[in-house]
Amino acid sequence: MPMTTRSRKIANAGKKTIEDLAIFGGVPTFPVGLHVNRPNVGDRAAFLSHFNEAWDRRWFTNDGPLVRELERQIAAFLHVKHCVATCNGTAALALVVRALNVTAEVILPSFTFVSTAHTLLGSGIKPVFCDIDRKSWNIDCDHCEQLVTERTTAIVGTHLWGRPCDIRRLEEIAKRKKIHLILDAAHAFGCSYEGQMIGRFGNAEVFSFHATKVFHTFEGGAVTTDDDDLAGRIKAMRNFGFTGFDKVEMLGTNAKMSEMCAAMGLANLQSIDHLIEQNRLGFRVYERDLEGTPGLFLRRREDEEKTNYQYICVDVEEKSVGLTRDEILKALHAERVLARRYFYPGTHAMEPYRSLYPEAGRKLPGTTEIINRTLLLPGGAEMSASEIHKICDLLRFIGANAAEIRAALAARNEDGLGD
Ligand code: T4K
Repeated sequence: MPMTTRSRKIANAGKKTIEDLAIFGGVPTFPVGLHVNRPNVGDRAAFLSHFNEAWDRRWFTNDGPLVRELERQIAAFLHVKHCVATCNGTAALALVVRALNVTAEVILPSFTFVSTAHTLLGSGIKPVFCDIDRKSWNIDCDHCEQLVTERTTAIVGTHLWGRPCDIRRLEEIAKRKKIHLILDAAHAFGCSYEGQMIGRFGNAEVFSFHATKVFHTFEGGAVTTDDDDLAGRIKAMRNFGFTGFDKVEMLGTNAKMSEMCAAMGLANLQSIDHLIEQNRLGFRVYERDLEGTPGLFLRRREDEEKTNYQYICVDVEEKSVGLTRDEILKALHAERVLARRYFYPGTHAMEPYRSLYPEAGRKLPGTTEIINRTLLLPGGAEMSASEIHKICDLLRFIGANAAEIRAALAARNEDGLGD
């Protein structure tokens, strides 16, 4: 099944003995590295045509016509009243935090990208790390509720790998405790919850349009909300607080999206259905190929909801595979399959959080367990079916020879990646 016109030669079709593995001196399966999240691209001509418009009109940033058009199209796609485009997702969250006057303490999962905690701490707010639910891998609502104190002003939930949080429960907690709910939808563009597009829940949702996301603008992001007043403030804050010529009405910053980024966004949005369909085809190949492989469980999607199939996330159960996630990762890297262990070791275990809150990990047993089992495999619309077959063949080969591989690694005194 050719899913892409791009061809990449497969250097070594099969492995017969463990000596054929690149980690033990064999020829790597791929001649060049296969990245997780190689950027999706829409139509090059559409991008250039939009960019040429900006070039001709000499209007490159500051709420330009391409940014406005992109915001309009995204709001329509997500069925939300307002989309305010920004220079990245981190800036988008910082604007929401400021516009909602979030202070003191905020609850967030540790199992997410470090940018969320950085944004909070950088705004003088204490990040309070919440555990994840072992089934969904999203914020554990019971634990979240226990963490609410009189100092808590908001919850930031992440729709990890595009799987929505338990939004109803989080909304209910936020309402009862009179705190804000902000949702990090960086992974969830094109996903739905109870039949409605992600983007209109909580006080606001925040997207990242980084190059590695299913929909991207090179670098970029957005705040989406149905709240007119909040959207107005965020729009002003994104542009230094200006509400008119010579009129600054609040503390602002520079978080604007450029016209070049918006041109890429318009081109990619035009292709979004195709890109998600390519992702879906790739996901199905992984699903079929990994079916029944002991100890390797592809994280599935709720079939009744829309999803973007962007992340190929595998849960590695060591006792069934006979190897740790890190041992497998090491073997894959040698084959030039550049899998990742996002978001290892968890935000709470990264600096400055590890030093500031050394006890935090004790309250995060689910996070600690899952973070050592997660393996993100190369995915995205650019992957071909034959590349995916090769990766899955490799994984099955590694699994079938786990005991021998472990013994050979031990003989070399290597047990995974080490840190
Ligand atoms: N919330 C969540 C849940 C997020 O995941 C993120 C960002 C944010 C908030 C914040 O949004 P932004 O402020 O970033 O808009 C990457 C991205 O930089 C980051 O945007 C993303 N999450 C995070 C999950 O991944 P790294 O350090 O892993 O990037 P890097 O350079 O290792 O690239 C990732 C993979 O993509 C590699 O396999 C290489 C490949 N790649 C990357 C780029 C940039 C390409 O093939 N081509 C490229 O152009 O952080």
